[in-house]
Amino acid sequence: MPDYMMPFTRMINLPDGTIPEAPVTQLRRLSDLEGLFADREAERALLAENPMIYEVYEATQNPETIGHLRYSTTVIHPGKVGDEYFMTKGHYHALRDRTELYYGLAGEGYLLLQTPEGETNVQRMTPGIAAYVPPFWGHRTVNVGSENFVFLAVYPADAGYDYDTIARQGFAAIIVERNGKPQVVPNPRFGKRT
Ligand code: M6P
Ligand code: ZN
Repeated sequence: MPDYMMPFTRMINLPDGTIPEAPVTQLRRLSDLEGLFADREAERALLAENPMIYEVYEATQNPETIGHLRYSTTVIHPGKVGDEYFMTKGHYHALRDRTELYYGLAGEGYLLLQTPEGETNVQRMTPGIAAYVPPFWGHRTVNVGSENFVFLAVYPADAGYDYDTIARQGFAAIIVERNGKPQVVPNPRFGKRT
């Protein structure tokens, strides 16, 4: 007989995305993303204030084994470092072929994806949009609006996180404000991280 896990539910508050019973909450301030924004001067200047960039509410601590799912909400605050919008650290899955589903709950954002070879893809996310992260694509989310950008993420519990590759290389593209609008431009620091 399998070792049955008890079914459960979690309340996800709408539209703010908070999960009151979340067993794990991560708060990411600018200092946690140091070195990831393209404009290092602007980043350094803003570090004095060290604003909150995003919060992650992990709905479960399901075992990190094949067959299980985990799910979480992410709340990215509005703001910019220089002209680059607030964003998540971004990661590849440690198990590279693991996938993910994002579902927009509030605000306006971009899902920025790239292959290990540096091919870029961008998907716009608004409430109701379900965006699929296929196997092998690194992924980062970006708040391009003036309110919190909130989304739900569902992923295989054994996917794991590779942040190092992003910390070393960055993303090939960044999302910046140009004439009041988001624009995807090449990252001048791509592959040049120290
Ligand atoms: C989503 C999911 C999480 C991830 C979070 C923040 O909620 O993809 O697994 O942790 O976004 O992104 P990151 O881990 O890149 O900071
Ligand atoms: Zn992921």
